[in-house]
Amino acid sequence: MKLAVVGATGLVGSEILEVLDEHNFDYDELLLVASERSVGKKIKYKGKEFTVIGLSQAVSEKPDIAIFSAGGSTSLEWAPKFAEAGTIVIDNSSAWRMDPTKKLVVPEINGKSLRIDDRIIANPNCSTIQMVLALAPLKERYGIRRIVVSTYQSVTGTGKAAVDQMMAEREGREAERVYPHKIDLNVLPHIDVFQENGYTKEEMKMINETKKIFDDPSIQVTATTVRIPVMGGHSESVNVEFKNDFDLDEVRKILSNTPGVVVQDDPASNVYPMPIHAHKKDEVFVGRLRRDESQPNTLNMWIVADNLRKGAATNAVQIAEYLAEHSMA
Ligand code: 2RA
Repeated sequence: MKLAVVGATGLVGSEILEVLDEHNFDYDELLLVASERSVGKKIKYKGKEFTVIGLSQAVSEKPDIAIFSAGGSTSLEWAPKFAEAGTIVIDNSSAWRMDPTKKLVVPEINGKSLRIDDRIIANPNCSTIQMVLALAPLKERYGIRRIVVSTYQSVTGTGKAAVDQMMAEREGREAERVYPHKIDLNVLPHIDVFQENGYTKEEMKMINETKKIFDDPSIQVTATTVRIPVMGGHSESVNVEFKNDFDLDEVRKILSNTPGVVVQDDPASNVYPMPIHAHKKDEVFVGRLRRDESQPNTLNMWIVADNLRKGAATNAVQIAEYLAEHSMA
């Protein structure tokens, strides 16, 4: 197995390397790939020194799997070239997510839909992944009519420059301004670009990707996505209306038995999910489980996950693991 990590010098790229190591992902050769600017750069990983290579060289090396985290335009241009060379691309950008010919995969939910001839596989948006992973077993049991989600998203979702902006503001230093406003000590109801309908692209990702992953266009979803001056993970307030009534103890039991989900729900002891605890963890944390008393069959929940882990690197590595386990790569 020859594995390439494309975008190896970015925040998600380095997280992918950490997760591959923690998961003991089995490969014979690892290629670290990045844009021209980083070619030749040395990266120390697992006691070895790697030299970053460029995209053309990586294609000619014909890796079995390439995990891409290099932005939409790189992916649009280069994923097909890798696919053509026989590589399976697992892509973290939004470039291929809504392409009807490409699978949008959270392995625990729809890994089974993967086929040997899938050459470009899309990794969903971070805020979508953590929400659908927690909702999937409840959908299975009660059916979902409507989801209302508000997010509280970490600056790490924007990348290194955004972390720098926040820390510079905190420490009174000069830095590049990535957001249209100050982020430290502030809250921006604005993630990605505004669309004609008044929603942001991030909000539309949550709406459209949820329907695609659940393979159910009838689910109603509405979203407000918000950037907050936090690192470590995205938090989400989710109000979900089921088709059938539920029992709160059963909801807790179902979620506790769901692989990849951890219930942290003991308000009496101030136990609930927080990004500070989710940081560097692969799991999705769920708490504040309570009935919405304003209408029937409706649950309120609070969902937190490290957006660079299950929201990006971990999910992508799990797709690669699924391919390897099922002899597809
Ligand atoms: C964000 N969802 O948090 C994005 C990252 N893919 O900005």
